[in-house]
Amino acid sequence: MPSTKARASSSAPRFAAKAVSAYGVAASTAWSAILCSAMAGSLEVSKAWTPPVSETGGNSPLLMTIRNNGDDADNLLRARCPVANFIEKHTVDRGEGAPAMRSISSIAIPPRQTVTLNGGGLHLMLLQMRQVLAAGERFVCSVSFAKAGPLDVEVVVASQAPGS
Ligand SMILES: [Cu+2]
Repeated sequence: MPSTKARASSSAPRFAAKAVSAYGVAASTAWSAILCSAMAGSLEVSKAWTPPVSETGGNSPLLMTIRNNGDDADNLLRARCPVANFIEKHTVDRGEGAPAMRSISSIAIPPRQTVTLNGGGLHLMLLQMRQVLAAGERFVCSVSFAKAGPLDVEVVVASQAPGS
C-alpha cells in the first residue's frame, strides 16, 4: 500500500478530486467490494468513511468498523488524517436533554469483538477540516492502536455507511 504521505499529496489538488468523484459514480455499485480493509496483527479495519464536507474549518465524524480477531483487548489511541488539523476520540452521552459528544482518551477494542464507530456512539472526529470533501473522494489516515500499532486506513467520502 502506498504511504500516507503519497496519498495525501495526490488528493490535494481540486481537479484530482473531481476526477475521483466522476469515477466514484460509475463504481458506486461495486463500492463495498473495492473498499480495502487494512489489517495489523489481529485487528482488521474496514468500511472507513466520512460524510461530504462543504466548508473548511469545521468538524466532521470519521467512522469505521474495527474487528479484533485476537484473544487480547486492544485500544484505539489516536488517528491522523491529511484532511484535518486534529482528531479526537468521541463518545455520545445520552442523559437528560439532547445527546452530547464527549472526548475520551481511547476506544476499547475487546477481544473477539467488532466495534462499529458511528455517529450515534463511539466515533473519531475530524477537527478543523483543512479541505472540502466530495462524495467519492478517498484519502488515507493513520490509525494507531496500543498493541497492533499504526495502521494505514483508506477512507471514502460518502453520504452513508458503505453497504447500507
Ligand atoms: Cu464527535
